[in-house]
Amino acid sequence: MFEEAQYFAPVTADDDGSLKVHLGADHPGFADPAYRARRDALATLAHNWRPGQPCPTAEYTDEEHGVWRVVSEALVTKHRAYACREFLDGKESLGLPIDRIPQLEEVSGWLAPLTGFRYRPAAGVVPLDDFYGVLADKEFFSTQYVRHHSVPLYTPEPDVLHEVVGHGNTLANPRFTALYELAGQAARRVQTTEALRFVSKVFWFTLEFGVLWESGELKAYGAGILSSPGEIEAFRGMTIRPLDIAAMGTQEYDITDYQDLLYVAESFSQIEDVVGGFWAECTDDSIARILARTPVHA
Ligand code: NLE
Ligand code: FE2
Repeated sequence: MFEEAQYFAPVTADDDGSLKVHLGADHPGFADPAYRARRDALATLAHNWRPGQPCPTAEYTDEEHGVWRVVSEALVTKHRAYACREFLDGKESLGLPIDRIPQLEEVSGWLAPLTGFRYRPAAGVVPLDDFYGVLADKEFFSTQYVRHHSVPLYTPEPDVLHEVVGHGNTLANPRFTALYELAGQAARRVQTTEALRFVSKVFWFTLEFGVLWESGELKAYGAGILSSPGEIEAFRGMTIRPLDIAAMGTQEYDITDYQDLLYVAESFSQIEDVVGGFWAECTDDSIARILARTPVHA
């Protein structure tokens, strides 16, 4: 779902409890009244959900199922070529449908025997501390809307394809979920906004946009690359730097376009050691010490 607050379209509630999603004029669905009505309806559905309840059922339209199918089909061969082994193993165990959008509740049911992770519906922006904090309870906030049919290959907005195809396949592999849980525990341990932002940037450059070397080939393990048939073709041409916690935690980035700066791990085990190890141990103090000696990279 959502990593940085800045991209989410603002959502407001009407007196009757229904929600309105305010898409920007540059959003591909801005001039499409049917799309805007769907966005409002799905946000309202999530807004009325209460913890402990099953995720609400989103009755998707044929057009929405069609967007899922186009993206999922395009990703079959692209994942085989560019996704890391651990993601492909998760994908095989989860067995997501290609021809229709599954409900979040269904996906949680499939994850139960694999890792025990569960989805929670998100109407829009989820505050950083909630979004990351619930990972420690094996819960994952997810949007339910679908990207506009005119832009199936890439959207800067985390939609259900990103949450379920990008993240879901990783949430099916216990090596990945151990990392998600550590990120959640780190987010709950730190108290300052500065430290939480640092934890979330490390998440961005790893579980969202991380790449790694596998038998001499550059592969993706970040959900943001793995849910975009466009970006998955482009990441190998970007600036690639070695994994570095201080650099990732202070690096600014632009959420509205392909990521042009990526950090590469030597192996999945190095992610577990370096990134998992960081989340396992970090505190406000340890992060403040890193920040004191690292200039913020614009
Ligand atoms: N760019 C991704 C996609 O098109 O699936 C979603 C980004 C989420 C941070
Ligand atoms: Fe994400």
